[in-house]
Amino acid sequence: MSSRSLPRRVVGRLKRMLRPPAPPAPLPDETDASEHGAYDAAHADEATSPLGAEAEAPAEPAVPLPPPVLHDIDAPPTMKDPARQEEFASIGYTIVDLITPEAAAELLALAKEIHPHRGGHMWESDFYSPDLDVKRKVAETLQAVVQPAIDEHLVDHEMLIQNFVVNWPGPRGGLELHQHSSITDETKYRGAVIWLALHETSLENGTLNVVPQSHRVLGQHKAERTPEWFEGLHEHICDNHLETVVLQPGQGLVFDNAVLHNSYSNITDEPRMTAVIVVAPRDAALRYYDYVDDGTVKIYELEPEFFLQQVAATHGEWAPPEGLEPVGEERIEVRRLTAEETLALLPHGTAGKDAEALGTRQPHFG
Ligand SMILES: O=C(O)CCC(=O)C(=O)O
Repeated sequence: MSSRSLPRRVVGRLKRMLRPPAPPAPLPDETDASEHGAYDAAHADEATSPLGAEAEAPAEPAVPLPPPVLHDIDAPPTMKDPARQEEFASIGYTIVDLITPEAAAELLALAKEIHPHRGGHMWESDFYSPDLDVKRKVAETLQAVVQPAIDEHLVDHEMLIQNFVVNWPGPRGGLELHQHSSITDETKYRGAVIWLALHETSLENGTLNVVPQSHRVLGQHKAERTPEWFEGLHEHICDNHLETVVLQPGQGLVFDNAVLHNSYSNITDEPRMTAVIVVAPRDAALRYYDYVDDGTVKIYELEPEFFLQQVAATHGEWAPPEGLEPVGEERIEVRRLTAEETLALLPHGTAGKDAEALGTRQPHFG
């Protein structure tokens, strides 16, 4: 990973000082049609008027939005080691030798037992399993094996969600670029994800790729079902900002829950299996932010048991928070960045182009 030098940010800042901010550029529509509902709901007149909003209301000059900035992370530390914490807060992730290769091999044996063959998708996770016993076994095993390592390297964190994921060999594998929904009150606590290698990972076997510093773009909670700030920019971000993560068995990538990430197809003969564990500070309540309306988010607090009991009908989504009472509500700004803005804001990464050359890259599915 060569993401630590940040010349593009400096260039971006200089450019912004020399020119007035550009209005948002039109975006190519490469979004997932199933996600349009939320975005269209947030832009009702654009979505419903066949002639567009201008045809009905007197035209008002568009007020250019200020250029996006990277927000500083202002929360108690996640990592015990100050150098790792600095890396985690600034670029969004750090690599740690978490468990022994032997312990990783034992977890791999369990992952293979639970996922003996492909169920139907090229990318699978027991998070979506309807079998509560399976999910409990995975949770209890990962807690027993990994929590001591979490206690050693992270500041008083506990596991909230845990699963094995499998990237099966063959075309159209991997998981497209996404950002997890917030799981804590991020004004006080950051959530993190531990992507734990059970065997060696590489671009060939569809390892994880990340967008350095992307956790600092939004500066507000990311709610489930929100229109994404990178909507329409999946290919552009993969072309310009993606870094790949190569790990040895037992190593974990600890990344901020808000870091944008994906994986591509696995062109080896073996399934790529990984344990993915979501953690948060012990003092933090587990939260569920649900986007319901034009800029409005309902906030729920729940127990980790919710994610064991509830299974989302849609791959890639959380089960809706039905039956829970919101503890609050907040407004968020719905904004999509332009390609020019991400180039000025985020460091350059080569994983998308590298995957393309290797033949593992998948286009955005939408
Ligand atoms: O391991 C992978 O292929 C992707 C994992 C991932 O993106 C996730 O669990 O959110």
